[in-house]
Amino acid sequence: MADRSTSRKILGEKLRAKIVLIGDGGVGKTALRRAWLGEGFKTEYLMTIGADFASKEINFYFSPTKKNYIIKFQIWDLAGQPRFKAVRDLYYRGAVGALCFFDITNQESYMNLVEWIKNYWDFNGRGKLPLIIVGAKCDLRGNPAFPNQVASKHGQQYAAELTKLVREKNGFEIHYIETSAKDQINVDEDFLILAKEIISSVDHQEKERNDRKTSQKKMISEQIKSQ
Ligand SMILES: Nc1nc2c(ncn2[C@@H]2O[C@H](COP(=O)(O)OP(=O)(O)O)[C@@H](O)[C@H]2O)c(=O)[nH]1
Ligand SMILES: [Mg+2]
Repeated sequence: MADRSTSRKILGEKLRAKIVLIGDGGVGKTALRRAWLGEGFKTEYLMTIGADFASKEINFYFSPTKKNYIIKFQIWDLAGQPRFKAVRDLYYRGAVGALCFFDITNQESYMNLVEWIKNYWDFNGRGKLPLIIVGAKCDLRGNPAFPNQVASKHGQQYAAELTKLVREKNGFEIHYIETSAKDQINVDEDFLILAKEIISSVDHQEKERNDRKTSQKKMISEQIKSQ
């Protein structure tokens, strides 16, 4: 008979992850969510806060921990701006990941990301947690009807800058991904890469807890020895 640890290995770790989609109105959050969910997705209208709520599971192998994971994403896609305290707390609290959108044809939406990311980190309850910077509508890249685009290298530089804040201390990285919901470009990748960074972050927190426990035990056993 397979013991618990064996069945866990076969099935993998199962986690539930609340994630939020953030960024200015009209940047393509809902379109991406819809593209990812494909047909037959379930949606409920949460009347109190005016958000769409959807969920989907993904399965993947993560080589740094040598484990399989099943992550059930609970995706919160807010219709309006979460600027009111009550809504903001409910929306961000408990989120462990975020897809932070801007529209590559809209420089203002790119500039506003700083504020969106600050709010997500300030109000989720646990500080600097994983996020992906999503440059949406990349099918419009180079289209002369949309001048003043945000260059890919700017998105990459911003992600690298944010990574410096979290890599050592929080154990994950921040990626920049260009996406098109319209042409189905990098739709799965956004969620898969976010899932992997969430695992990295959880794994890092677990290691830190264990390190703290080990060092406390060591200290106590040394105290007893020296008595
Ligand atoms: N060309 C193009 N248009 C998009 C894309 N994603 C969304 N849009 C359009 O942008 C508008 C806003 O999209 P929506 O997903 O509702 O934005 P939200 O307010 O961030 O949820 C809609 O008119 C969409 O058709 C995309 O990948 N490419
Ligand atoms: Mg929307």
